[in-house]
Amino acid sequence: MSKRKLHRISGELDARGKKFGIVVSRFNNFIGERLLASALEALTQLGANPSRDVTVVTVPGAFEIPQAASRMARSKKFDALITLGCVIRGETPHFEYVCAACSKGIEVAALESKTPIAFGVLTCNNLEEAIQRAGGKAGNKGRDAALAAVEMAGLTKKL
Ligand code: INI
Repeated sequence: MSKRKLHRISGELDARGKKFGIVVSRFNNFIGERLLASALEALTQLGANPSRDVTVVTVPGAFEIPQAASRMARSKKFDALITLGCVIRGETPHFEYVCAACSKGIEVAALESKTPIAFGVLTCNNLEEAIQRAGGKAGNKGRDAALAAVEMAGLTKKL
């Protein structure tokens, strides 16, 4: 190992002075609202003031999340975005199409706009899995997405 010091860069978990946008889908609304509450709580804990620093946009379903997120990301009004929603597998292949369009669309929106976008959309086999990830045994993925957004907002400023 070389003795030279590595140049390492990372983002801090500090939301002060930053603006965040949240896109949350209404489909499976009671899960989405739990994800949203946890994301807002995390942003507040990290120093954001939701009424001043956070804009929450609601869309019909997960399929529409990238459409709103892409516009918000390109507006350059936000240091980072958080996407929240819940897709639950049904009897038809619909689930795969919604999940693929949602995840790929969010990725493309982030890469094209250069605005970080955190992925807090649950893709579950059943309702129980969703409940466990929205404040149950598996934590709350809304909180996890908010932490990722704050970290990436800080990191992006440094890169
Ligand atoms: N949208 C979701 O967010 N979650 C789902 O589980 C879901 N299912 O199961 O169908 C879902 N479908 C709606 C879709 O996202 C669009 O809103 C709809 O197709 C209109 O474009």
